[in-house]
Amino acid sequence: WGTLGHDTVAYIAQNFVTSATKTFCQNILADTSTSYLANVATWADTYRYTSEGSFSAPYHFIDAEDDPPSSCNVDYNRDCGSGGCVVSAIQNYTSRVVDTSLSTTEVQKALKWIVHFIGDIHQPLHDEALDIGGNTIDVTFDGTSTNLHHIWDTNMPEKLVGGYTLTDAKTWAKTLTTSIKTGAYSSQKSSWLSGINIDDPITTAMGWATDSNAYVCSTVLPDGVSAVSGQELDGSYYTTAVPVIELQIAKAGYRLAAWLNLIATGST
Ligand code: DCM
Ligand code: DCM
Ligand code: DCM
Ligand code: ZN
Ligand code: ZN
Repeated sequence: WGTLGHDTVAYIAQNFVTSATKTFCQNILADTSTSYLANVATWADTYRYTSEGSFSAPYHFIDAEDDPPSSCNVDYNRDCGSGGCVVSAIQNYTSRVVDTSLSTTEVQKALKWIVHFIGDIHQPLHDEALDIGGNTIDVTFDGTSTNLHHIWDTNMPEKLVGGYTLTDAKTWAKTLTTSIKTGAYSSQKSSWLSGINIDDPITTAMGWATDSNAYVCSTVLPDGVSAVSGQELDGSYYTTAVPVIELQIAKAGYRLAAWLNLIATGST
């Protein structure tokens, strides 16, 4: 996701963490503001482009070598490369954020990565190898030349919300939080936490990756690459994508809160 997606995931999570988890996170981040998670949600995208942080670039995705649209699946041993992937990164930073032998800076980085990677794992094309997660599938959106990955990260969320400021994210998060609490998602939110296990981060994150990857077959590329390549996707494609984007951002925020609650207090 781009800035809007990551900031929104963080704000949704803020709405579902316990007060003990809030204190745990605010202490690590040395930020008692009302945007303590949103303020760090995109740090990982800046860091991965620095020479110091380039090792972390593969941690933003898992390259599922499946065969959409006929077959969608993720296999940890097949798909998590030797340099690591989003699933191994969630495991690593889940242990590092509570590692008392580490410096304040390293614990801070661990939390910032958790906030970011639980967002990214919910972007369907971050769980797909085909055409580098859609990065080499050229499309246009509202007349702008871009690629399929980028419209899922950025163009479609921003068209839906109308901007990408922290205020836009907070507003979108409020809408999705209401849907989770009392609206369209309230009856399914408990299923979003099924299988969550702080003692098995790999299995837990693989569940999230598998769930997200399924949308590559159903919604991202239902008729294959040729059906979208070179096409303008701001019409019916966008209309079909929007409910999946909303659902995945909502799930990411709700699951991030539950994961942080488990890290900080041992219960969701
Ligand atoms: N991006 C951003 N802020 C940065 C760096 C990159 O919003 N400081 C955006 C550009 C792409 C998206 O992040 O749309 C790519 O991030 P992906 O990391 O989802 O892992
Ligand atoms: N690092 C990491 N995960 C680990 C070990 C290290 O992400 N399990 C990264 C974060 C540190 C950097 O490597 O900033 C250097 O770590 P070290 O000082 O342990 O070599
Ligand atoms: N990306 C991905 N899968 C890959 C490579 C990249 O999901 N195999 C994502 C990370 C960024 C976007 O695509 O969100 C652009 O990546 P980059 O800046 O590395 O080209
Ligand atoms: Zn992306
Ligand atoms: Zn990312």
